[in-house]
Amino acid sequence: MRFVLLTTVAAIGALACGKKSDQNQTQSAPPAAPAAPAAPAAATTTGPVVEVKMTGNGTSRAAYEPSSITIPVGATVRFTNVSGGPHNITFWQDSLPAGGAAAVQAGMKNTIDNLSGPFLSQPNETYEVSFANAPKGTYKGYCTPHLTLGMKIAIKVQ
Ligand SMILES: [Cu+2]
Repeated sequence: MRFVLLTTVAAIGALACGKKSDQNQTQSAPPAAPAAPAAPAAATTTGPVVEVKMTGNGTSRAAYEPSSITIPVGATVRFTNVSGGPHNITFWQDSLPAGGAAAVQAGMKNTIDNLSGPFLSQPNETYEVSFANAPKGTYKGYCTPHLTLGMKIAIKVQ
């Protein structure tokens, strides 16, 4: 019995060694890290908070509700993943008023790309965009996974 056990252990050891060398050969491409959780909501909040829901049915329909809002200078827009996620908010840089891109980028945490917020996949997960120091004008954005479904928003700062 002991001999069998030792043999088994040795075999497992050999397998483990083989597996380890395989891992070493492919280690140049580490697995993607899981998405970082959104920063605490309070970190970026400035001014009054305006709520926007991110909705959808997961296949054919996705939308911001409302899809058009007007906010005062310095407000924060809080996006909440209600259904049909993952959702995010990405701004069209060429839609923004002069100086708007830098201001909004500064008001976005954990961006995955220029002017592009992280994906919200958890129910009721929120993401805030601070419009502190944002010049007046209309800021047009879209949800990266659902642009083809027309998930767009216009945020007018006045
Ligand atoms: Cu979406």
